Amino acid sequence: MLSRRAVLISALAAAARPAVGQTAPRSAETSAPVRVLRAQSRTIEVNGKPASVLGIGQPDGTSGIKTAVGRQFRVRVENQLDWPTLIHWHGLAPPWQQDGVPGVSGPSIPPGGSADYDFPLRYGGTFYMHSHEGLREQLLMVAPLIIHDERDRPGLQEVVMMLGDFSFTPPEQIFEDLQKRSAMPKMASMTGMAQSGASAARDLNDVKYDAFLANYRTLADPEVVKVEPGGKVLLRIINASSMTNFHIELGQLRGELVAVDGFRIVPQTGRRFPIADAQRLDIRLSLPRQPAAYPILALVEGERRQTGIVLSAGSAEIARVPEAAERPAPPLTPDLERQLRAAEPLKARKPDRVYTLDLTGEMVGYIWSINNIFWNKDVPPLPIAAGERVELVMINRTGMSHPMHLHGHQFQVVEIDGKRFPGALRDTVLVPLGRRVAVVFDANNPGLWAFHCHLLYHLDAGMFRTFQYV
Ligand SMILES: [Cu+2]
Repeated sequence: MLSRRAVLISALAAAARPAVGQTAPRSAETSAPVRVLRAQSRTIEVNGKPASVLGIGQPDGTSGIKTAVGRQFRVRVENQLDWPTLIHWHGLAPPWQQDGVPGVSGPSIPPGGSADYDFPLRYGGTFYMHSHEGLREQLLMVAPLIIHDERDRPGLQEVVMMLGDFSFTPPEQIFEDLQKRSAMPKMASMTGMAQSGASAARDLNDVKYDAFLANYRTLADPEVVKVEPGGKVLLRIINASSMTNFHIELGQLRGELVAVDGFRIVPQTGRRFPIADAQRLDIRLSLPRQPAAYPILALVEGERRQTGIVLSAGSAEIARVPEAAERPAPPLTPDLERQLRAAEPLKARKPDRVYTLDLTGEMVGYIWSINNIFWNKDVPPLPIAAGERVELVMINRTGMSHPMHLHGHQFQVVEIDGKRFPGALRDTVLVPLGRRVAVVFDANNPGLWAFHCHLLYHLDAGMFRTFQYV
């Protein structure tokens, strides 16, 4: 029997690649109905005040999409906003023209316009969708994208928890403030400090948020999800924040981490798991038989603030959970990443090409780059060739951690600080300050692909490159 990965690769090689807006090829599979997603504005309540935000919803109001492996992703995105937009399918491997990065994958959708997407879903898992246009992601232009597969069993209740960070300050103003504030001379040359290893200042959270959200709500009024006493739950946690790393805290429950970024790992049990910006965690819970309420919390690294939802099993009283913990949560470390092992690792193979990518930048002027090159449309793509095994060695020479995301491919984490191991398959890996993290991927989805820090304002400031092959 072919492995799931072999099926994936051969299927990808054979995949048709209709461009956005083009007519889809006719086949039995593509006769599935088109699902409409609307990019639209909406109002939510945050800290007791109305907040004007954006969203990606179906006509019936459902945020995002749940679908199943083996189906076509047949979606029409309708832009109901007054400005251009484009949606990225984070973690999926579509034909590159349908990847949703303005200026890389294709043009934005004009106000009132629409774009059609049509590609096969070759693997399942927990993914999400978000705007890749300007700073719109900060306005909560994010939604879950869940692909069910053979791992979803009857009797396993699915609970999605999508995390976010929120500010009443418009994102353009946040960015301007970051540039102004960091123009102060005290932060001189973070690059030099990190290299020398001397007292590298930690900048864990450079944006001061008004609230942290779980499924668009704060702990003052959290989502309460009914679950069965004695039941089994699959928590699908999505860190859809713009700038924030969290620790997931299961409280009294022990969880079994079964997948990261949608991909199966050798299960790890625990009560606390780190989740960097843009990553996902699938955690299985077995609930005790007695009625009880279980807060599932997300603690902001370096801060006391937290957010979360409550699982309510039976008729138990639900105690209010404070929005601030007693002490700040520590920074994320690579400790768990080192222990993770892919359930289906990539076949061992010598890389055909290795790129060493220094993550560079300075707080002064809020400048972020890769190999000291600030992204703009004239920066040439890094060449790779179809069929190659590519290794990316990322060395963080800045004073901040960077969650690095590759579009259109899964990579496997294979090294942290010089120690090799067959780590997890992922699409986003955290490179903590001063650390060296290497990943490998197979060039099996030709096109022009984005690779960048997923922290929104770092990405916008230039910590972004592209890969290209045919
Ligand atoms: Cu970054």
